[in-house]
Amino acid sequence: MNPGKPALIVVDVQNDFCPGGALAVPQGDEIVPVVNRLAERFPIVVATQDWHPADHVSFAANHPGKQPGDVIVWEDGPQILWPVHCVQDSAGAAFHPQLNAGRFARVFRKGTDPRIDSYSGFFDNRRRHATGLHEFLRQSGVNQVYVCGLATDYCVKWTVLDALALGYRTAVIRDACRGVGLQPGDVEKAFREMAAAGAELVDSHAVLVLLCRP
Ligand code: VGL
Ligand code: ZN
Repeated sequence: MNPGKPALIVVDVQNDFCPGGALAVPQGDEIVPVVNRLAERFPIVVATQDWHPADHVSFAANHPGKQPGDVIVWEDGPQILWPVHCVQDSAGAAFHPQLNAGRFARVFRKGTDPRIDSYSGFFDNRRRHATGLHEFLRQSGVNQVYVCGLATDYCVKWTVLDALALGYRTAVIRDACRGVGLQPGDVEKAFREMAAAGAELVDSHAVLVLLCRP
């Protein structure tokens, strides 16, 4: 069997998703040293960056009378409303200062269209627009991806599900992810959904051992 070439996909490790940020994921910053250790060992590392214009549809502030956490119907589908976060060029949209972004071969920005949200690193939520991540991985000869980052129950999950749909052998590195958990149990449910779709659930220690083998 061809073992293939693995890539690490680092999802949205940005200030606004870390404690003190606008859409803080509990303990989101704890993954940074883990992600850095992983990034040192992978032959290819790419990152995604949530990168919204100020008038983005996902911001509760852009819908009079709505609060973060409310769900609206938008172009026939549900849209969860969030606090204003990851506004293009803001400090909140920057990568966590301790994240070793120097390892990233490419950064794929998403959520840039004001009229549509984009959880997956591959496509927007209606799959109308590709970010270029798939094309880049294909051109780089990657056939297996390891996904980590923020948030487990949104952007990590949708990136993993799209990677599987695109035919990548896909693993999610549990201890290198943290979730939002709007509802209790959401984070565990997200891991179960990823596993049910065919993702392998792994731990960073096992991945590092595997990558050390000649
Ligand atoms: C995310 C909610 C809104 C994420 C991004 O990175 O998981 N979640 N925008
Ligand atoms: Zn967002």
